[in-house]
Amino acid sequence: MKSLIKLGSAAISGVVLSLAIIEVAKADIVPGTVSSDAFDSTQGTVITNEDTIIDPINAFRTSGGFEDGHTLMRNGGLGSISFIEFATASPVTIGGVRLFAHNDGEYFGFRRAMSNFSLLADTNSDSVFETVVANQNINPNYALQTGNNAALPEDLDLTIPSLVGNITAQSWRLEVTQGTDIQPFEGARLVELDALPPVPTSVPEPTSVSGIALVGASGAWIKRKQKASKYA
Ligand SMILES: [Ca+2]
Ligand SMILES: [Ca+2]
Ligand SMILES: [Ca+2]
Repeated sequence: MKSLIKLGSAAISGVVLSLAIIEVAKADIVPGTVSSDAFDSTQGTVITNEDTIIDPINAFRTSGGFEDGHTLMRNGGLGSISFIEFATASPVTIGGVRLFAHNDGEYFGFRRAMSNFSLLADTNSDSVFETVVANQNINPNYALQTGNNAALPEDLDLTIPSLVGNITAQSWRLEVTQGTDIQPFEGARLVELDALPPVPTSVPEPTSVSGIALVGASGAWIKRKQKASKYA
């Protein structure tokens, strides 16, 4: 009897342990999201305006809240646009974004999919988001999306380079277009938007000819100085 009880508690703790593992693994269902990027809430990003159903901050954090890390954009019907405006702690320079999303799969008609993603920036802090950083059409059947790096057909993992090269701003606005209309459980699911570091820009090396010219010129200047001091 005693050994049975022991076995029972071991089994229970085993269940608790496996539940804990499932809980940890659940955060941001699409693999690859990070907390170290310039847009992440752990780096100080805050939401300034939004029209989502729930947890807009989850687009910038890898766990917590709805579905342990996901945002549900507004359910406004097919083709409607939902937005999140957000601010980083200080101006950041990015070279593009990596977009993570997850729909409910083919069985549910790709419910909670998006058909376009846009990112805008307010580079001069006048509350007008004048710069289009990304404007990417997306196939609501994510498995058919060109450039999608996700392994599973319901997942989207898309690297989107900036349309304007490296860009610096503190105020940003993302827009998601609703790509499906399988009511009533709709609203595109945004898993994460990670900022990509700026693309290194190459500094042109001085040519050997101009380098020699510079050395020659400074040599002549030193000679003149020496001559002048001789007669001072
Ligand atoms: Ca992140
Ligand atoms: Ca997330
Ligand atoms: Ca502006």
